[in-house]
Amino acid sequence: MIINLKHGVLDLNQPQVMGILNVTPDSFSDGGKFNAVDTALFQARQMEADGAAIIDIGGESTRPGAEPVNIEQELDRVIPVITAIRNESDIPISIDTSKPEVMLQAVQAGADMVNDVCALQLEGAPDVVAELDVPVCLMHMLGEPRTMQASPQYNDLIEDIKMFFKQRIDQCLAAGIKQERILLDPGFGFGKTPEHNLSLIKHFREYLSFELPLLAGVSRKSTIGYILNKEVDERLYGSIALATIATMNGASIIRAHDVAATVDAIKMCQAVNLAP
Ligand code: PT1
Repeated sequence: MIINLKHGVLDLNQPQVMGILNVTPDSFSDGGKFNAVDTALFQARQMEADGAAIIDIGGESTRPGAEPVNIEQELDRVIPVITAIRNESDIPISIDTSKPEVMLQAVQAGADMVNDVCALQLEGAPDVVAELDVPVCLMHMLGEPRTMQASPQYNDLIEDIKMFFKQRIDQCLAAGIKQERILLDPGFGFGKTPEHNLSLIKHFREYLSFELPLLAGVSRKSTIGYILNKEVDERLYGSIALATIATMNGASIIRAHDVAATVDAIKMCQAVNLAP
Protein backbone atom coordinates (compact mmCIF):
# COMPACT_ATOMS: atom_id res chain seq x y z
CA MET A 1 0.00 0.00 0.00
CA ILE A 2 1.12 3.57 -0.64
CA ILE A 3 -0.13 6.82 0.89
CA ASN A 4 -0.35 9.88 -1.33
CA LEU A 5 1.06 12.90 0.47
CA LYS A 6 0.57 16.55 -0.38
CA HIS A 7 3.88 16.23 -2.22
CA GLY A 8 5.21 12.75 -3.05
CA VAL A 9 4.23 9.36 -1.63
CA LEU A 10 4.85 7.26 1.46
CA ASP A 11 5.60 3.67 0.45
CA LEU A 12 4.08 1.47 3.14
CA ASN A 13 4.85 -1.79 1.35
CA GLN A 14 7.72 -1.77 3.80
CA PRO A 15 7.42 -0.41 7.34
CA GLN A 16 8.77 3.14 7.70
CA VAL A 17 10.16 5.32 10.45
CA MET A 18 8.66 8.69 11.35
CA GLY A 19 11.41 10.75 13.01
CA ILE A 20 10.40 12.87 15.99
CA LEU A 21 11.28 16.56 15.87
CA ASN A 22 10.06 18.33 18.99
CA VAL A 23 10.15 22.11 18.81
CA THR A 24 9.28 22.77 22.43
CA PRO A 25 11.44 24.80 24.86
CA ASP A 26 12.19 21.71 26.99
CA SER A 27 13.69 19.98 23.95
CA PHE A 28 16.66 22.40 23.77
CA SER A 29 19.72 21.29 25.61
CA ASP A 30 22.60 22.71 23.58
CA GLY A 31 23.18 25.56 26.03
CA GLY A 32 22.24 28.24 23.51
CA LYS A 33 24.91 27.51 20.87
CA PHE A 34 22.27 27.22 18.16
CA ASN A 35 18.90 28.86 17.84
CA ALA A 36 15.73 26.78 17.71
CA VAL A 37 15.48 26.69 13.91
CA ASP A 38 19.14 25.74 13.40
CA THR A 39 18.87 22.99 16.01
CA ALA A 40 15.75 21.61 14.35
CA LEU A 41 17.33 21.77 10.88
CA PHE A 42 20.37 19.91 12.14
CA GLN A 43 18.21 17.16 13.66
CA ALA A 44 16.04 16.92 10.54
CA ARG A 45 19.09 16.47 8.29
CA GLN A 46 20.42 13.74 10.55
CA MET A 47 17.08 11.89 10.65
CA GLU A 48 16.78 12.10 6.85
CA ALA A 49 20.33 10.72 6.49
CA ASP A 50 19.46 7.96 8.97
CA GLY A 51 16.55 6.80 6.81
CA ALA A 52 13.44 8.48 8.21
CA ALA A 53 10.62 8.39 5.64
CA ILE A 54 8.85 11.33 7.26
CA ILE A 55 9.61 13.91 9.95
CA ASP A 56 6.98 14.67 12.58
CA ILE A 57 7.15 18.25 13.85
CA GLY A 58 5.37 19.20 17.06
CA GLY A 59 5.24 22.47 19.01
CA GLU A 60 3.06 21.29 21.90
CA SER A 61 4.24 18.57 24.29
CA THR A 62 1.63 15.85 24.85
CA ARG A 63 3.58 13.76 27.34
CA PRO A 64 1.88 13.06 30.67
CA GLY A 65 1.40 16.20 32.75
CA ALA A 66 2.20 18.61 29.90
CA GLU A 67 0.36 21.95 29.87
CA PRO A 68 -1.39 23.13 26.70
CA VAL A 69 0.16 25.97 24.66
CA ASN A 70 -1.75 28.71 22.86
CA ILE A 71 -2.05 28.93 19.12
CA GLU A 72 0.40 31.83 18.60
CA GLN A 73 3.13 30.04 20.55
CA GLU A 74 2.58 26.83 18.64
CA LEU A 75 2.65 28.59 15.26
CA ASP A 76 5.79 30.57 16.23
CA ARG A 77 7.54 27.30 17.06
CA VAL A 78 6.59 25.08 14.12
CA ILE A 79 6.11 27.30 11.06
CA PRO A 80 9.72 28.61 10.82
CA VAL A 81 11.01 25.04 11.18
CA ILE A 82 8.72 23.67 8.45
CA THR A 83 9.73 26.55 6.16
CA ALA A 84 13.44 26.00 6.83
CA ILE A 85 13.30 22.24 6.16
CA ARG A 86 11.23 22.78 3.02
CA ASN A 87 13.84 25.24 1.79
CA GLU A 88 16.49 22.55 1.55
CA SER A 89 14.74 19.15 1.43
CA ASP A 90 11.80 17.28 -0.07
CA ILE A 91 11.51 14.92 2.90
CA PRO A 92 7.85 14.43 3.85
CA ILE A 93 6.79 16.45 6.90
CA SER A 94 4.00 15.61 9.31
CA ILE A 95 2.55 18.27 11.62
CA ASP A 96 1.84 16.96 15.12
CA THR A 97 -1.00 19.20 16.27
CA SER A 98 -4.64 19.19 17.34
CA LYS A 99 -5.41 22.77 16.37
CA PRO A 100 -7.08 23.26 12.97
CA GLU A 101 -5.39 26.66 12.42
CA VAL A 102 -1.95 25.09 12.96
CA MET A 103 -2.85 22.23 10.56
CA LEU A 104 -3.82 24.79 7.92
CA GLN A 105 -0.77 27.04 8.25
CA ALA A 106 1.62 24.10 8.56
CA VAL A 107 0.38 22.53 5.33
CA GLN A 108 0.52 25.94 3.61
CA ALA A 109 4.15 26.21 4.79
CA GLY A 110 4.99 22.80 3.28
CA ALA A 111 3.81 20.04 5.63
CA ASP A 112 2.46 16.92 3.90
CA MET A 113 0.28 15.23 6.48
CA VAL A 114 -1.42 15.76 9.85
CA ASN A 115 -0.73 13.75 13.02
CA ASP A 116 -3.39 14.48 15.64
CA VAL A 117 -3.30 12.93 19.13
CA CYS A 118 -6.89 14.21 19.53
CA ALA A 119 -8.06 12.42 16.36
CA LEU A 120 -9.60 15.61 14.87
CA GLN A 121 -11.97 16.16 17.80
CA LEU A 122 -11.32 19.91 18.05
CA GLU A 123 -14.01 22.07 16.48
CA GLY A 124 -13.36 22.55 12.76
CA ALA A 125 -10.45 20.09 12.48
CA PRO A 126 -12.18 17.51 10.22
CA ASP A 127 -13.29 20.27 7.82
CA VAL A 128 -9.77 21.71 7.57
CA VAL A 129 -8.24 18.30 6.83
CA ALA A 130 -10.97 17.52 4.28
CA GLU A 131 -10.29 20.83 2.54
CA LEU A 132 -6.48 20.35 2.62
CA ASP A 133 -6.91 16.78 1.34
CA VAL A 134 -3.83 15.49 3.23
CA PRO A 135 -3.38 12.18 5.06
CA VAL A 136 -4.25 12.24 8.76
CA CYS A 137 -3.25 9.98 11.63
CA LEU A 138 -6.08 9.57 14.15
CA MET A 139 -4.70 8.64 17.58
CA HIS A 140 -6.60 7.30 20.58
CA MET A 141 -6.20 9.08 23.91
CA LEU A 142 -8.29 8.74 27.07
CA GLY A 143 -8.58 12.19 28.65
CA GLU A 144 -6.05 14.97 28.01
CA PRO A 145 -2.26 15.04 28.49
CA ARG A 146 -2.30 17.10 31.72
CA THR A 147 -4.40 14.51 33.61
CA MET A 148 -4.61 11.38 31.43
CA GLN A 149 -2.44 9.18 33.68
CA ALA A 150 -4.52 9.79 36.84
CA SER A 151 -6.38 6.44 36.81
CA PRO A 152 -7.26 5.36 33.29
CA GLN A 153 -10.00 2.72 33.16
CA TYR A 154 -11.45 0.72 30.33
CA ASN A 155 -14.35 -1.62 29.95
CA ASP A 156 -12.33 -3.60 27.41
CA LEU A 157 -9.14 -1.85 26.30
CA ILE A 158 -8.90 -3.24 22.76
CA GLU A 159 -12.63 -3.03 22.04
CA ASP A 160 -13.03 0.46 23.57
CA ILE A 161 -10.29 1.78 21.30
CA LYS A 162 -11.86 0.05 18.29
CA MET A 163 -15.20 1.74 19.04
CA PHE A 164 -13.40 5.09 19.33
CA PHE A 165 -11.73 4.54 15.93
CA LYS A 166 -15.05 3.60 14.33
CA GLN A 167 -16.69 6.76 15.65
CA ARG A 168 -13.76 9.00 14.59
CA ILE A 169 -13.52 7.40 11.12
CA ASP A 170 -17.26 7.90 10.60
CA GLN A 171 -17.00 11.58 11.52
CA CYS A 172 -14.01 12.07 9.23
CA LEU A 173 -15.81 10.42 6.31
CA ALA A 174 -18.90 12.57 7.00
CA ALA A 175 -16.69 15.69 6.83
CA GLY A 176 -15.45 14.58 3.40
CA ILE A 177 -12.06 13.09 4.34
CA LYS A 178 -11.27 10.20 2.00
CA GLN A 179 -10.93 6.73 3.53
CA GLU A 180 -7.54 6.29 1.84
CA ARG A 181 -6.22 9.38 3.67
CA ILE A 182 -6.72 7.89 7.16
CA LEU A 183 -4.12 6.22 9.40
CA LEU A 184 -4.74 4.89 12.91
CA ASP A 185 -2.66 4.91 16.11
CA PRO A 186 -3.97 3.23 19.31
CA GLY A 187 -1.99 5.76 21.38
CA PHE A 188 0.62 3.96 23.47
CA GLY A 189 1.15 6.12 26.58
CA PHE A 190 -2.02 8.20 26.30
CA GLY A 191 -4.40 7.57 29.21
CA LYS A 192 -3.13 4.03 29.75
CA THR A 193 -1.41 2.14 32.56
CA PRO A 194 1.80 0.21 31.79
CA GLU A 195 -0.34 -2.95 31.69
CA HIS A 196 -2.69 -1.31 29.15
CA ASN A 197 0.26 -0.22 27.02
CA LEU A 198 1.83 -3.69 26.98
CA SER A 199 -1.52 -5.23 26.14
CA LEU A 200 -1.93 -2.76 23.28
CA ILE A 201 1.35 -3.85 21.69
CA LYS A 202 0.57 -7.53 22.27
CA HIS A 203 -2.81 -7.19 20.54
CA PHE A 204 -1.73 -4.60 17.93
CA ARG A 205 -2.87 -6.94 15.11
CA GLU A 206 -6.49 -6.42 16.14
CA TYR A 207 -6.43 -2.93 14.60
CA LEU A 208 -5.55 -4.33 11.16
CA SER A 209 -9.29 -5.09 10.90
CA PHE A 210 -9.87 -1.47 9.81
CA GLU A 211 -7.70 -2.10 6.73
CA LEU A 212 -5.93 1.22 7.30
CA PRO A 213 -2.20 1.78 7.92
CA LEU A 214 -1.25 1.59 11.60
CA LEU A 215 1.24 3.84 13.40
CA ALA A 216 2.93 3.05 16.71
CA GLY A 217 4.68 5.56 19.00
CA VAL A 218 6.60 3.82 21.78
CA SER A 219 9.94 5.65 21.71
CA ARG A 220 11.48 6.29 25.16
CA LYS A 221 8.07 6.22 26.88
CA SER A 222 7.51 5.75 30.61
CA THR A 223 6.14 2.20 30.30
CA ILE A 224 9.66 1.20 29.20
CA GLY A 225 11.05 3.05 32.23
CA TYR A 226 8.56 1.22 34.44
CA ILE A 227 9.51 -2.24 33.18
CA LEU A 228 13.27 -1.69 32.96
CA ASN A 229 13.63 0.84 35.77
CA LYS A 230 15.54 3.16 33.43
CA GLU A 231 15.60 6.91 32.84
CA VAL A 232 14.42 8.41 29.58
CA ASP A 233 17.95 8.53 28.06
CA GLU A 234 18.47 4.80 28.78
CA ARG A 235 15.43 3.46 26.96
CA LEU A 236 16.84 2.77 23.48
CA TYR A 237 16.93 -1.03 23.71
CA GLY A 238 13.48 -1.17 25.25
CA SER A 239 12.17 1.16 22.52
CA ILE A 240 13.65 -1.04 19.79
CA ALA A 241 12.12 -4.15 21.34
CA LEU A 242 8.65 -2.59 21.37
CA ALA A 243 9.07 -1.15 17.85
CA THR A 244 10.01 -4.64 16.66
CA ILE A 245 6.98 -6.27 18.26
CA ALA A 246 4.64 -3.59 16.91
CA THR A 247 6.09 -4.06 13.42
CA MET A 248 5.76 -7.84 13.58
CA ASN A 249 2.16 -7.25 14.69
CA GLY A 250 1.33 -5.10 11.67
CA ALA A 251 2.48 -1.52 12.31
CA SER A 252 3.38 0.32 9.08
CA ILE A 253 4.94 3.42 10.65
CA ILE A 254 7.07 3.61 13.80
CA ARG A 255 7.38 7.07 15.37
CA ALA A 256 10.85 7.25 16.92
CA HIS A 257 13.61 9.49 18.29
CA ASP A 258 16.41 7.04 17.42
CA VAL A 259 15.92 6.80 13.68
CA ALA A 260 19.00 4.80 12.61
CA ALA A 261 18.46 2.04 15.18
CA THR A 262 14.73 1.86 14.47
CA VAL A 263 15.28 1.68 10.69
CA ASP A 264 17.60 -1.32 11.12
CA ALA A 265 15.17 -3.06 13.48
CA ILE A 266 12.17 -2.74 11.18
CA LYS A 267 14.21 -3.71 8.12
CA MET A 268 14.96 -6.96 9.96
CA CYS A 269 11.23 -7.39 10.68
CA GLN A 270 10.45 -6.89 7.01
CA ALA A 271 13.14 -9.39 5.98
CA VAL A 272 11.74 -12.01 8.37
CA ASN A 273 8.19 -11.34 7.23
CA LEU A 274 9.22 -11.85 3.57
CA ALA A 275 11.23 -15.03 4.28
CA PRO A 276 9.82 -18.32 2.94
C1 PT1 B 1 2.30 8.89 19.53
C2 PT1 B 1 2.74 10.19 19.94
C3 PT1 B 1 2.40 11.27 19.10
N1 PT1 B 1 3.43 10.40 21.09
C4 PT1 B 1 1.33 9.81 17.61
N2 PT1 B 1 1.71 11.06 17.95
C5 PT1 B 1 3.76 11.65 21.45
N3 PT1 B 1 0.62 9.61 16.45
C6 PT1 B 1 3.45 12.73 20.61
C7 PT1 B 1 5.38 8.56 28.37
O1 PT1 B 1 4.59 7.73 28.84
O2 PT1 B 1 2.55 7.82 20.26
N4 PT1 B 1 1.61 8.75 18.39
N5 PT1 B 1 2.79 12.53 19.45
C8 PT1 B 1 4.50 11.87 22.75
N6 PT1 B 1 3.65 11.59 23.85
C9 PT1 B 1 4.08 10.89 25.00
C10 PT1 B 1 3.16 10.10 25.71
C11 PT1 B 1 5.40 10.94 25.39
C12 PT1 B 1 3.58 9.36 26.79
C13 PT1 B 1 5.83 10.20 26.50
C14 PT1 B 1 4.94 9.39 27.20
O3 PT1 B 1 6.54 8.72 28.78
